[in-house]
Amino acid sequence: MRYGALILGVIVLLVFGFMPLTSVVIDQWSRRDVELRSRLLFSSMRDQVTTALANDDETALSNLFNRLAEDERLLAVTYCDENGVMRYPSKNFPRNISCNDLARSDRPNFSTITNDGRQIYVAAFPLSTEARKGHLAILHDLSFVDRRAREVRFYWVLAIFVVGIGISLLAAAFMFLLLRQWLTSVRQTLLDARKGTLPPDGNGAPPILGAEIQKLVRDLKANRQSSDTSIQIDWSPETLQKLIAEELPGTQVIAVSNREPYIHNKTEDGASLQIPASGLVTALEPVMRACGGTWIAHGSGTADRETVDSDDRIPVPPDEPSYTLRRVWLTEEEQDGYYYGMANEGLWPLCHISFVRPSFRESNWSIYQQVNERFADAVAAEARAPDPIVLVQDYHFATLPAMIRKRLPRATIITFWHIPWPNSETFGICPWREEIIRGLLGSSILGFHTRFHCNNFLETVDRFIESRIDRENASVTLEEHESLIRPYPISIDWPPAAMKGQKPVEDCRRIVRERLGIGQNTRIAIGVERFDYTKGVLDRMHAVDDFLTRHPEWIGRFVLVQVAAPTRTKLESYRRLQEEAIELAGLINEKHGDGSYQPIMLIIRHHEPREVFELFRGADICVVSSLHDGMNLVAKEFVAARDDDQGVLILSQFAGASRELAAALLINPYDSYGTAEIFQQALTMPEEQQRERMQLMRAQVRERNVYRWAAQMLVDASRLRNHQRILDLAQESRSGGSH
Ligand code: GDG
Repeated sequence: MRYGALILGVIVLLVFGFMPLTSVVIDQWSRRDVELRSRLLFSSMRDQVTTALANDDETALSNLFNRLAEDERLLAVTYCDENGVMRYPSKNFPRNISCNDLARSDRPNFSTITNDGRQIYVAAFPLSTEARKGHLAILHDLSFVDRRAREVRFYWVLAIFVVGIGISLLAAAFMFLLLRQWLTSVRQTLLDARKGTLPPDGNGAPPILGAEIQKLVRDLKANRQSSDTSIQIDWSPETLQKLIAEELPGTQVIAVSNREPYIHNKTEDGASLQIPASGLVTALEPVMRACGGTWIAHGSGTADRETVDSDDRIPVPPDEPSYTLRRVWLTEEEQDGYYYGMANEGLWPLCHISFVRPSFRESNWSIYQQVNERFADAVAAEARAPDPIVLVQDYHFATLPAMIRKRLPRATIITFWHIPWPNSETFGICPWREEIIRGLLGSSILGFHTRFHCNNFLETVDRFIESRIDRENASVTLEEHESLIRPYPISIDWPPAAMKGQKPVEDCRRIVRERLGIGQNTRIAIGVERFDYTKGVLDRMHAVDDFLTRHPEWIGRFVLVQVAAPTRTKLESYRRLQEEAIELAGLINEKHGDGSYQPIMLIIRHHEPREVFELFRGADICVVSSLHDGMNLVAKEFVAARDDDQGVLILSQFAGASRELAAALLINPYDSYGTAEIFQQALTMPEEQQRERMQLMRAQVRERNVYRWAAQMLVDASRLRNHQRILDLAQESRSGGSH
């Protein structure tokens, strides 16, 4: 469009720039033409006129002049004698012109006079006989010059337009072909880059653009670390499936986690199905639906054994099976040592800076390793080929990657650490720090939520074991095996499954308030979590206390609804947290509430995902006040739930999610005064500002959804496998050559 207007502009400029010039040229050219004609005419009739003049033959002269004047362009012919008297003028000689108006001299004279608004060209030739002296005057009407100029102008404009448009079309066609060729090479280059088979110098590009392609290739190479999924793609189950089909055809995907995605529990009527409250399950489940394959996890439900087949497998999701859940059974002693002891009393507090002292017991460590071995056996048993992709999840399996590598050396092992990785000093207090690091370095790729955690890990490796660290490529090589250390910010399904069938926000607001017995005009801040001390539940209650103390006008008009799913209740620290939370809520309710109004509503039970989303939609504010959190998916779920673009997210700056959701109101949960003021800001935020912030965050979560998270890892895995294939081929050809 812009180029069309430009071309039109140039044409118009050409037309009007050259127009005056054409008029001048035509004018001069026509006058020369008329002068020549006059001279020719004069020489052809000079003798005839001289003879007639000598004979004083008036009739002959009049006839001659009249005949000549019949010519289309010739206006009139006459003779002026030496006294300036006009003789024998042709018939149509203009009456108001006399000989005195005509310039005469001893030599032929050419001039223009204006008569009745028209221009007349006068050619006066001296012509004398013995008896007479005088001038023959030939008059031409010059109005044909204007006509001619107009015609020339018309054809000039036409020619410029036709030629201009013709050239433009040709140029456009040429550019289109060139661009198509260029785009083809760019696309090829990007595909090569994605597959990790970048040509070294962009060869094959059109020569004219080769240098540009080379530059692009160089840029792409430089950006390889930041993963190719930054290329704009709308990630969804379909695009993820397409990626797997194209990049990893026929590859088996095996996921391993402690928590299973579907738990069967015994009830009076048989068995009930539960989806556990777990960020890991929230994220990985939609990915496994898309990938298919097998998910190996601890069978923790009371009816789990009754629902599997003889190989401990069950197709899930139950209503629309798309992958296999393989359950691993753990004794109570194993659960105590591996899950409660080492993982949750040791590694969990170690990695979260939340001031709960980690405890490390030798017996737990030993059971932890034994259980990891059992899962490694399960992976080997489930593998249909020597080189599956194994997705190892979380801190329950720090030693599993190296164990899998022993059993399946050709497997691509992607380990994802869902919780933070602390600095080396903090990690250094773990008695088995070296074993844990070595175990993790059995992975092909080790992922964290943020680059900050990656750097902490590299620093820890540097400090405690002997290995080669390539900081530019962010990788660690230990005993000839290289592990890539990468940030993959986890996310949620978009739109989340729990949004299906949700009522409009207005209805949710009403239903939630009715169900909880809260006044329709009361503002609600919602908190949803597993009941874990890292989530800062007590801290947000203190902030509510501070808020109502400093802003008493909100008493009776504001409630914190805190939903907390019981978790790890076997551990003293978790039981104590629950007791403390119940006690603190009671104290604050007593201080600011009355019989009918309670500012903190603590609901300790597991909720179904649909209920959780209904609460998000019914609330005005969501509070995430983690003291330390790898990512925090509750924050992203609240954003996904608010398709009305309203609601305020208050988010801890110590949650990984705060790196992405910068439009939230960020808090330091340790600062209860500051958090209280943020409550005030959230409750008084104008709708327009809420909308702007929410739209920004929704765009972010929609684009950087969990399929993108999985795609980033799988793209990197595919690149590694291609690389390995090339090395294997080189090895084969070398050993073939030596035979
Ligand atoms: C770890 C990391 C990281 C909560 N209550 C109920 C319930 N939930 C759901 C939430 C959310 C999930 O549990 C919690 O996810 P988070 O990410 O907030 O926290 P963690 O469980 O600690 O997850 C964390 C995550 O792994 C992923 O890598 O983000 O940093 O600590 O989906 O909605 N779900 C149900 N009932 C409840 O009562 N069904």
